[in-house]
Amino acid sequence: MNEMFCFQCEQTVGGKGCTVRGVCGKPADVANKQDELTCALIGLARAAGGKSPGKTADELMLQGLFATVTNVNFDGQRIDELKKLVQAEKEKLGGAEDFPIDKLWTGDPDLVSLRSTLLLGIRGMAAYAWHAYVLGQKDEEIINWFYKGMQALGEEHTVDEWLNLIMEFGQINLKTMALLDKANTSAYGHPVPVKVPKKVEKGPFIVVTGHDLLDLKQLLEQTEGKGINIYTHGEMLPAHAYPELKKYAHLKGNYGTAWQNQQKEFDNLPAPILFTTNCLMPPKPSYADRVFTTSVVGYPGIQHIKEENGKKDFTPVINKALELGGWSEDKEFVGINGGSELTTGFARNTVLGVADKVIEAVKSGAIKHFFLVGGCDGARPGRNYYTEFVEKTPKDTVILTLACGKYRFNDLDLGEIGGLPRIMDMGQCNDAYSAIQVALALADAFNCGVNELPLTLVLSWYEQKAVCILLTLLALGIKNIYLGPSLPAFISSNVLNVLVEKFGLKPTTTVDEDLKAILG
Ligand code: SF4
Ligand code: SF3
Repeated sequence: MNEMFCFQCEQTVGGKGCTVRGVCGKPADVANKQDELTCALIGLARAAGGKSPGKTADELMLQGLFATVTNVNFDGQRIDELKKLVQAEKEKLGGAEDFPIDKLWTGDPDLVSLRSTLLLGIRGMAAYAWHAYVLGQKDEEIINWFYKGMQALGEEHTVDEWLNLIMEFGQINLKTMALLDKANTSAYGHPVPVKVPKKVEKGPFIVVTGHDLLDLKQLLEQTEGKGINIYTHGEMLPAHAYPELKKYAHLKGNYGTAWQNQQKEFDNLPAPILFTTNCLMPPKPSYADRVFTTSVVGYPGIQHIKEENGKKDFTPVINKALELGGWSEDKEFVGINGGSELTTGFARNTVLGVADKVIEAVKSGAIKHFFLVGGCDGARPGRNYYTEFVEKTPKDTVILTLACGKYRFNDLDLGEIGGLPRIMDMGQCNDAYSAIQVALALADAFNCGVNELPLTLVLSWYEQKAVCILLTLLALGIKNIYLGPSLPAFISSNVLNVLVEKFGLKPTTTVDEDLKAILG
């Protein structure tokens, strides 16, 4: 089949949909296999009666959904294998019809829009649930909701019913992010502020990217004392702030920027790169031999590290690092704006730990406004908006940030207010949970609602984790969120009208106009 349809990410062709090959590099046959897998998962949810039937099905549900997130798995064979396992599990439960593949993205535009919004949110939530799951954290209500949601996707609903399902989903995703926060902080401690160098020291090293902290932890254990240094890339940066990860002396620093620059940054790199999750771009021949995938990530011809008996053996990655040997002398790198180090670790515990100081600064007028400038990065030129936005924020404002979009400005030195840095990195995209907790605590302290706080959310989206976070923010009733750099193709004009009317959702315009509208 040479035709496909996918409109799940921000870089989709013409803001409408990829129909021949994905801009992400996903070929038509893989896109279709991912659709078949999705339809089989709806079948599994039907056979299970809309609730969890047990561990094997749960793992397939989470992994199957996660594998279809943008830039995760391009390996048609692995997608097929997953689908067969899903169908076998479905048969064990007494069988049910898979959802018809030709109906997945077709029908009345508003209903397609609402169904897609729910499905894409569920895909994002599966990624977070999986990260919590591998750390032993599972919640019955959350796992059951995957089946409820997937079963509902296979049914007809009115616009209002879809909207209710989507709001219910937003609440469940909040619980999922809370579960992942609990999983990470109980395994690795609460993040503490830390400065992360951009320098790569001479000798063998490994670059780790993606979101999975357990993979990083296992790699740190297995490389200890071997003369190999570990560098984080992309969404792995916040790992430096966790006490149980930062204690490893060979976790040295951060290499590169956000995902869309990887083909340039990994070109002829004298080190292996381990992808624990998205965002994987098709590896170029100059470095394909040193790319390793693990977990649900996959690419044809790229070496994959499997889990056996709950453990991963990273020996092939370690041997590759030793074989390539790294650089012969220390290399100084800088961030996009020339900064030589990055700061991270301002998760909820740290920020709430200085809540008195923050509240005082707001009361005294030293802090006039908070911005959460967070979300995904991407390749479009329009994303310079976020750098410009941060640069233009007045000196009496504070910028909270999270996810990979921050690489556009996280090396800027914007100074401090009352001992607090003006830019505070709260962590990965899932650490939007931390931002929500801080906002709720501030609202509590000022005895008002979150919408009455001097706080504006300026979000950048690319893939489906951003979709689930946005739906959570809407479900919490958070209004007047700025969203860019372009609106999702899967939001129809009528659905957009609802989001604008009900939630005051605002597409980003120009920095000057938006700042003026926010600050007056
Ligand atoms: Fe296109 Fe994005 Fe889908 Fe890739 S994930 S095929 S770029 S819409
Ligand atoms: Fe980035 Fe892919 Fe979304 Fe976790 S790594 S935020 S885009």
